[in-house]
Amino acid sequence: MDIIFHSAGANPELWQNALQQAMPEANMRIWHEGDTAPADYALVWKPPAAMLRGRTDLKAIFNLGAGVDAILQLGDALPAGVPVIRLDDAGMGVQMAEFVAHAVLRYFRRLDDYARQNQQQVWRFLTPYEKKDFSIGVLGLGVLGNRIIDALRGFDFPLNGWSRTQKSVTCVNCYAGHDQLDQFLKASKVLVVILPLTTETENLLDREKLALLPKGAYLINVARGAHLIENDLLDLIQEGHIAGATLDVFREEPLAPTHPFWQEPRITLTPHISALTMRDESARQIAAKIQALQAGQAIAGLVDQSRGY
Ligand code: NDP
Ligand code: OXD
Repeated sequence: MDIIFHSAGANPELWQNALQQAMPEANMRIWHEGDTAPADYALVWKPPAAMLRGRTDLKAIFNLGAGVDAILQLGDALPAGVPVIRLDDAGMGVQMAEFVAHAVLRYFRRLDDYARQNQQQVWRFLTPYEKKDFSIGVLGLGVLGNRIIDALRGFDFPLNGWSRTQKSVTCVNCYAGHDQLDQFLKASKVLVVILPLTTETENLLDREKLALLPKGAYLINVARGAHLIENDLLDLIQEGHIAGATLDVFREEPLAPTHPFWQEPRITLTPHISALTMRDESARQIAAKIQALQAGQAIAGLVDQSRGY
């Protein structure tokens, strides 16, 4: 079995080893410009169009991440009829749960306020927030959204969730579709974004939508920067409507040194690290899916290219 590999920024040898462990029968080669030799599968993250154009010999393309916005941007360069398969948790769920739970608890327990007091050697009790006033709304109730909710449920926060199709999740007020988005936002003191980036979700969080959040709300974006109109968030923070934001993703990454987010102390920035692709776990997941495909079985994580996720 021949596998071609390209992952922007990754060490291909480490992937080669991980794949060798998970699938000793596979022969993985690093794709180079001009390589049109036959292959059965492609493993990719942000691949160049030339790698996949016309490659109808492939049985499937495995995306080495959960989000498929970058690969779907290739449009016509994606070989027609070849399934695209994304990572399905593969160790990212627990990382997302840690990252978001940490940010939520930091806000709820006023740890940023105490950190500011520490700097001035101030010993002062701050009135705690009440849980009933600290509802958390999770935009996106898929694989990762559910892992986040599972973590937050253990802390007894009131929980809201929003998805495209109606869901039923234990202890969560579920909202669905654009008709229910405003209602969901009005009910959510902390907004967690874990949506795929599609034509429907791009620029979703503009001034009008963010202003629906209750005064003093917090935003945690761990999905994609293009969900958010960045200047609208800054304005609402500076006007005092939004109390703070934790942002892991940005319209342009790396974030430019001149970006005004760096100067806003109420924004916590991280460089797209909320959930990293775990090499060994991902290689094992892909190996299992290849085996299932070879046996003609159904697999999870098949991307609906017309829907965009
Ligand atoms: P899933 O496909 O499992 O879940 C997507 C969820 O979003 C589903 O609940 C889906 O609704 C909902 N959704 C999609 N479109 C809409 C819409 N138009 N309106 C309302 N809801 C919508 O994805 P994952 O949970 O695995 O991943 C989510 C995203 O997280 C990825 O696409 C990626 O962008 C981001 N990510 C970021 C990482 C980081 O390090 N920052 C790491 C990994 C992922 P429905 O259930 O009805 O289909
Ligand atoms: C992903 C990511 O989508 O790392 O997996 O952003």
